[in-house]
Amino acid sequence: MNSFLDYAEIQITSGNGGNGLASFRREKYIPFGGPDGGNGGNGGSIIFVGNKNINSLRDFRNKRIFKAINGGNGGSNKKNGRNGDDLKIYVPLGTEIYDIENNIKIADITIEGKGVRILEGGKGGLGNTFFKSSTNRAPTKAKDGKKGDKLKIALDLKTISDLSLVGFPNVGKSSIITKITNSKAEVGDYAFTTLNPNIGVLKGDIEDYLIADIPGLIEGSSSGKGLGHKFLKHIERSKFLIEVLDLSCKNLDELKSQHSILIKELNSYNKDLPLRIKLVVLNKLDLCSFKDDIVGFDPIKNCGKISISCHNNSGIESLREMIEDFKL
Ligand SMILES: Nc1nc2c(ncn2[C@@H]2O[C@H](COP(=O)(O)OP(=O)(O)OP(=O)(O)O)[C@@H](O)[C@H]2O)c(=O)[nH]1
Ligand SMILES: [Mg+2]
Repeated sequence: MNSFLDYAEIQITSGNGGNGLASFRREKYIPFGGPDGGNGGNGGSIIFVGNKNINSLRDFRNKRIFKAINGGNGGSNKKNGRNGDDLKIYVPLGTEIYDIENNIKIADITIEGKGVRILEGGKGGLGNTFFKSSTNRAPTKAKDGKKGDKLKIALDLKTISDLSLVGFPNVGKSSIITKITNSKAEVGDYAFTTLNPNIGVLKGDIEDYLIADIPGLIEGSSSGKGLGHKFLKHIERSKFLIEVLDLSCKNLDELKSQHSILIKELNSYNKDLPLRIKLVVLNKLDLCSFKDDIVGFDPIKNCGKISISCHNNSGIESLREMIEDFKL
């Protein structure tokens, strides 16, 4: 079973505050002991923390209910209840959190180790010791703790990357990412080898580039064909896109139509995406039967273009250098 999961709905509840106590000191030789009821402890909060070592929401496939600990009740002898521990929920960087009922985004977890408090625990109630005053030396009043909050939320993972490779299945996207980054993406001689986004790091002299390889798009992805548009959300955060076309097709016309179908699919998801293409990579140069025709093929104005082969490594070094020239 594919263990990747990039969307989950869960319910979270913060802890209730503990109740304050109304009690009076009872000691052998003190007939009228004063109030000694302690305060309730605060309930635990629900905190989401970004963790770079997690890359999927699969932990939420089975566990969907999360509750922080309640605060303890106040005790006699001015003993305050203990505070309930916060519940920390670890999620991949790039996880957006939505309030389902109101359909609003409430958080975007993008920073390693940083916690975002989504639900505050209920405050503990005050014990009767607190209400003692010069006019009321024996208050019987104590307050109950505030209840915690409950919320249904959706977690939506949108991978964080600087660049993404986009193209049809089998054009060599995963081959490219394994050539230019540390990624060990699976490469296969069939469509839809890649079923989840792969991320790799290209270590540049000045900057590191986080590159994403997503499952291939096909004509009709926008109407749900193939793996559909489901994975395009993973390139939404990418600053630049690299379009990958396959030169093992028959002729220049086929290459042109690969390009135009791809642009149409990107456009139907988000009109901004085609504008982010910074480089067109023509892969499988070793299999190309119309090399002379591709010289003048410039599908996007003011956009870089390079022909490469992952099979014999031609152009791979230049591709890496071109990417290193991108200013993030
Ligand atoms: N001859 C040749 N074969 C290549 C080249 N690049 C990739 N291939 C082969 O093409 C096939 C597909 O490569 P992948 O890298 O898995 O393609 P992909 O675009 O990631 O495919 P999906 O994950 O299915 O979308 C594999 O058999 C690769 O070995 C190339 O430059 N030349
Ligand atoms: Mg692949």
